[in-house]
Amino acid sequence: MKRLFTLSLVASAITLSACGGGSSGTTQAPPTNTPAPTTPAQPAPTVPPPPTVNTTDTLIKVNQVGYLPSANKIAVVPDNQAREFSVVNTANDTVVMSGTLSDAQTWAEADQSVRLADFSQLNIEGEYVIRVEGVADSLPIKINDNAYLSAHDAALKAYYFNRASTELLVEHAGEWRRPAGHPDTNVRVHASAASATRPEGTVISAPKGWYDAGDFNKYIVNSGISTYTLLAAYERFTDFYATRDIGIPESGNTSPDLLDEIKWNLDWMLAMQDPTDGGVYHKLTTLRFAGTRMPHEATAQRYVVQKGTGAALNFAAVMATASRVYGSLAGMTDLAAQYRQAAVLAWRWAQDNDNVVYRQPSDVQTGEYGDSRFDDEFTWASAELYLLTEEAQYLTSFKQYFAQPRTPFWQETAALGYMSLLQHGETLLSNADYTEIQTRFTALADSIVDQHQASAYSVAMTQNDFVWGSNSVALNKAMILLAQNSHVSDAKYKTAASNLVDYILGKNPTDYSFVTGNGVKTPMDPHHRQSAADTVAAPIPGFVVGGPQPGRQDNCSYPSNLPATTYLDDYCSFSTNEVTINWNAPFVFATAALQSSN
Ligand code: G3I
Ligand code: 9MR
Repeated sequence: MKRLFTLSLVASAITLSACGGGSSGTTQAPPTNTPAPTTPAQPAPTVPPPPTVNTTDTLIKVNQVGYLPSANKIAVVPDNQAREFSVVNTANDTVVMSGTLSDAQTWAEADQSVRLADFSQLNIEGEYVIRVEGVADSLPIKINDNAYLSAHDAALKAYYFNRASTELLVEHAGEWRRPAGHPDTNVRVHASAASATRPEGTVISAPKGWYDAGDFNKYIVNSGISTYTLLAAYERFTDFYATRDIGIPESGNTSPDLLDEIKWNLDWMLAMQDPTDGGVYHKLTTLRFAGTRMPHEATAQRYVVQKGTGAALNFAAVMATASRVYGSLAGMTDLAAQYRQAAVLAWRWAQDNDNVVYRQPSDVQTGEYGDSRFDDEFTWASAELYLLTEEAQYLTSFKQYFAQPRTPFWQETAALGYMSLLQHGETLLSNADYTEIQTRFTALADSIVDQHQASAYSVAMTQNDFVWGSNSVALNKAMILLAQNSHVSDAKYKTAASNLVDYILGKNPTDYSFVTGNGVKTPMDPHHRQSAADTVAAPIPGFVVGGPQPGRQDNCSYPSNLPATTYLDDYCSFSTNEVTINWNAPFVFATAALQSSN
């Protein structure tokens, strides 16, 4: 346990918490060949929920990292007798602005009655606090032209820290340097993935890629959406990325660091395709989760497991996107052709096998990433393949499936295809088709704006959004809004998006900035094996933790059972405090968007 400090009543309660089941960071983890005791995806029915705790506390909630000068700027103030607020420059303790608080509203998700302090008109760089009578001053607020830059870079660098199959050298990783883990050159074909040309036990090589999360396994669908999101960030903010130097081994070569980092994962993904038939393995994994140890100490046998329709289509979409992106760079023609061929082969496999649902084999207990509906994956893959090849068959498929866009996540991918078509498809599609895509996407973005405007907390998060990885729901909504904003410039999209990012960075009822190492009060004990097993007190910086949700799938003891406050900064809490590549990606996208449109 490496918690260094606590700041609020909520955090004090957390300090006393312990795991009710499973293993915790403080106990010795079982060896990797010991069966995991629980089925992690299920709620824990045997543990009765604690009584609802009123978590209304006395802190003003602000973005702890920074606000752009032009941004909509809101602080959330606990309701008391006060009706006014002032903003004080901390350099000289002078009031630079005062204003009236909004009417009080209750945010049911956190059971808090709050008022909003809108200090958007303050657009001068500096450090300030919000002052309201009867309440402690807010944490320092920084208004800065580069407000998101270091958090963005840290979140991108986090992918480097999760690289498999390589040593992290001190010049890139600092105190988090570590030996290479998981060469993945001796991966066995699991019984569920056996084929005539690759029978069970066949050894294949599939090195590199990113560890999915706090665990060391590599899952196609989750790695795919993460990779697409980063590619989309590159495509939309190309100029911004031309100069970013995040200090990875490839920094200083001729291609942008973002594309170098993405290629690390694409290299692995390519090896997950069976060259004989084009099918794609669902995951590369140990049979059980490793204990709390460093990558090089987690040496259990790894397997590729079952091919499936979801993996093939996700892979096809990402490879087609990668071919488009890398094909636009000098000297990358061969690589782009390889990605294109891989995409086409995977698509063909999916057409011949259009409903192969991933079924977790009985001897495999790691992440499932299951899905049983593929219309959204067909929609996404056909969109990317159409943009790449301009062949009519893909447009036909797209129109056949044409799933509605929803806030994306690993199981729900249609909106990603819409994003690509909106950016690149205007000349290729008929007016009617393009307009329909735009209309549907606008409806999605507008529904998120409506949630923002109706929210007591000025954040587009509703009760159903507090699921495992709720922070990524917020960030994927921000991505949708910011993509929309680049096609239909309207302040309402950026306002709703930046408030979602503010929420992640501290303007939320837990008072945490949910990005490790970025903010005043940040997660110190995330469910991240490297961060827990190394000898460094602070966790690896730049990781977005999962965020509050009331499922308690890990049996830890939480201070609340409300959707927006069931959060625990403890290694025990893989249901709220794990880190994952698909949660970082929309944070990278959103901060790149906001920073580069500044
Ligand atoms: O599919 C059902 C849906 O039908 C139902 O309406 C809905 C109601 O809540 O639940 C849906 O299932 C949820 C599923 O995600 C898909 O949304 C489960 O309740 C929920 O527990 C599940 O959470 C996933 C979790 O793994 C458990 O499987 C998270 O999204 C996913 O991010 C997380 O991923 C793990 C990997 O397995 C292993 N590596 C770490 C990673 C992050 O924790
Ligand atoms: O560490 C695992 C984490 O990456 C997963 O998201 C989570 C749910 O699948 O499971 C974690 O592993 C736990 C296992 O499921 C049960 N025993 C405790 C493990 C964590 O220490």
